Amino acid sequence: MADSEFRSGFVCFVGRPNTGKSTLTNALVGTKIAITSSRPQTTRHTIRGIVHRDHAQLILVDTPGLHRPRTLLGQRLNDLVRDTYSEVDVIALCIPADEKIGPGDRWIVEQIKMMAPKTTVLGVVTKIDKVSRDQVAHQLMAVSKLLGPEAEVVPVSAVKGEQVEVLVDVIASKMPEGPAFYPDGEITDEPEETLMAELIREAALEGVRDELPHSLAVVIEEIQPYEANEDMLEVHALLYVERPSQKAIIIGKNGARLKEVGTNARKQIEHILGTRIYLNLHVKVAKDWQRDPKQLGKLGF
Ligand SMILES: Nc1nc2c(ncn2[C@@H]2O[C@H](COP(=O)(O)OP(=O)(O)OP(=O)(O)O)[C@@H](O)[C@H]2O)c(=O)[nH]1
Ligand SMILES: [Mg+2]
Repeated sequence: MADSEFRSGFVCFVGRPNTGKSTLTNALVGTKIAITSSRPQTTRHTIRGIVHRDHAQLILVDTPGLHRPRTLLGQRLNDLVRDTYSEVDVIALCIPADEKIGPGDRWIVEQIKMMAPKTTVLGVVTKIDKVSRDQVAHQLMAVSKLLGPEAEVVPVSAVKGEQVEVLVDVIASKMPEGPAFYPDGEITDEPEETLMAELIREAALEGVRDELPHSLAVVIEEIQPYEANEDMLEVHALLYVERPSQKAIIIGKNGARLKEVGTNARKQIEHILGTRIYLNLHVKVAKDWQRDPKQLGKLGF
């Protein structure tokens, strides 16, 4: 088997919520395709990002953070990740450099061993810019102990771009030989509508606290050419929250907060689509949607 052969395959990033999976996905792809936030449980569906290199093509599958589910939504997200294990060539477990390994991590390792005993597992120590070199070394050993001697462990900082190419090479080396799955230049298979909804949710997550991030869902209702300027698109989006009090927070005094959310989201959407848009946002209450099977279905879970 010559080393010059082209390799291609699928790798999923898994880990507890907030461990840096989506930030890492964006860093490897080189463009923001997955939203991120300082709140746990930001990602709610699997997102494919495509990494093109001369010698390999990697399809990254970013997944929702895994934790003990408290709502029906949480359960659905866990099931989603479990389904992903059987579809990938490599499972990369992400553990931040600045947090102790705990029962949550061990639970994920057990799940992986049970669901995908034959799949190559890789450890990724994320956020290494946050700690000293000694602490990185210590965490590398701890993750190695957690995963066993066969597993490679790679330290990385997605924010600083440190070791990102090393991680690409290590993942590529574990992929089967074969042709590319996606044409050159394609960076994700996320539909534009989903990208828009996610960027709006990210903008709305900024600065909100407590349980509100979990209660927020965004649906694109309509996309059409903008009447006043046919080079532009008119986009209508609905922001769902679970309670009237949350609606008031999202809208803000005299609508100030919602306006800011709209401006921030619009800029991001225009950047990724390369088209100017007129963005219209509305907020609606869908009582306790996270626990309601019917409403979850309507919101696409
Ligand atoms: N300093 C530093 N912060 C990081 C790094 N990677 C991620 N973060 C931060 O960690 C937080 C969580 O990042 P995400 O990428 O959203 O984490 P996630 O694992 O996708 O989270 P879920 O989707 O909720 O499971 C954000 O505030 C990021 O900015 C890193 O390399 N260095
Ligand atoms: Mg994420």
